[in-house]
Amino acid sequence: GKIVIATHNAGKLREMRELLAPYGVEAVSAGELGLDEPEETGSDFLSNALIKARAAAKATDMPAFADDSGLCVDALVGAPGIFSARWAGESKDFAAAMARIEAEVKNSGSPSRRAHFVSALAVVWPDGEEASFEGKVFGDLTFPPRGTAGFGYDPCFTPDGHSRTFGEMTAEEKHGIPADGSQALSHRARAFQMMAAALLD
Ligand code: ITT
Repeated sequence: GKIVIATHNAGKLREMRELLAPYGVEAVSAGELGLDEPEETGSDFLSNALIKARAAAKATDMPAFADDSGLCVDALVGAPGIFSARWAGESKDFAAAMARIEAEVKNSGSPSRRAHFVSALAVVWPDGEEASFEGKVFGDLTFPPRGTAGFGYDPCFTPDGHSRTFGEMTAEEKHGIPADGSQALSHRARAFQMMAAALLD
């Protein structure tokens, strides 16, 4: 059947469509449908993902997928975290948001450059059934940011075990699902793998 992806973020939508492609699920986005964006009033990723998925399921009567995600920086005690989109402002200026992270980390006096991405993936059915999954990937901040692939904070994050930033990786490297069943790399692909194992396989 048809599902709705409860996002207005083009980068996220592209990744979620690529992840869903092998399952033959037809997906339309909240942005494409012109749905209102609910206020993200939750205090964690999971609550905000559920808020978005519930709103989209209710508005469309279709099963809804939502991702709430962000970059958590150790030296900033987890910021920007759930405020990752808001740090880029109305103009979605991620160069400025990355520069702010660099400056605040420097000012914190902490020697740590550790950070992780989180993706909370919520699925809500029109009958009210709900499921949720959380994926994470740990790594180091990289300044100056490098690469033009991906979206958002990808150019300033190098996942553990790699020497290139997410911004320097292909879509396949960042969020491809390994055919041998091993763990994917990105937070979003990891949450998706858990969801697929529980609901799709
Ligand atoms: P929707 O709520 O409409 O889905 P949004 O951009 O507001 O879109 P979030 O509230 O979940 O989404 O904010 C997540 C932000 O975290 C997003 O804007 C990116 O800047 C960043 N982010 C999340 N996943 C990322 C990834 O894989 N690579 C780089 N940045 C990412």
